[in-house]
Amino acid sequence: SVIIVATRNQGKVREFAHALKFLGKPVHSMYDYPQVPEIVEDGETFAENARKKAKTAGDLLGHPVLADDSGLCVDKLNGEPGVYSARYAGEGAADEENNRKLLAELEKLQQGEDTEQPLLSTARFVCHLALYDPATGEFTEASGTVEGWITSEPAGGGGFGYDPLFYLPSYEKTLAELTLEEKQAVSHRGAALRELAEKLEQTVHK
Ligand code: ITT
Repeated sequence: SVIIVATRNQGKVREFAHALKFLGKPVHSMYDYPQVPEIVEDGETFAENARKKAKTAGDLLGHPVLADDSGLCVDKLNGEPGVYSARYAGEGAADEENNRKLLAELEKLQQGEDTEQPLLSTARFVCHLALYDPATGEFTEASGTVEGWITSEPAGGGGFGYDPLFYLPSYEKTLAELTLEEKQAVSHRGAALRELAEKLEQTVHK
């Protein structure tokens, strides 16, 4: 059988394929099932959106489906862009446009301050995972976060999305400067995946 992830985000596909390699099953994404429509993410929370994506795809495909809803919450922006992270600079915006918008918003707040501090605000990435089984109608869910800073000095070519702007003081690097392996060890998605694995193990041994 296969693992199906309800995503069209290539960065997520890469991370799930890497993280789930040990299961020895192919990891499919929505690129493999064009019959599943683009799912409208109108939830107010990561959890709502993740459940909606997993259920829509799972019911259509008649197979268990894993969905990831995630985003960046920036403290100086009162938690924005949050659930709007993928479309911060507008519907269908490219990562670079979203990143430019984020720096512009933070630099606006700095106007008038005579500081050259590159670390603009504390922030966290949040990931909510929902695994839906259409045979039982049940969800298994987990979430994870990673704390860091938004830097005005983007660095690194790895990862995706806001990774070049997300600075980890403990590594003295951005998330985009980490290998897939290193990112998985610290990231919101890695943490959520570990919690999900634990929960699934518990249900198997119940
Ligand atoms: P799917 O719904 O198809 O999975 P999406 O990109 O629309 O793809 P989300 O609605 O969950 O997914 O939006 C997540 C956005 O948050 C993503 O586009 C990035 O901008 C950001 N993001 C999430 N995880 C990230 C990570 O690990 N590194 C960098 N940015 C991340």
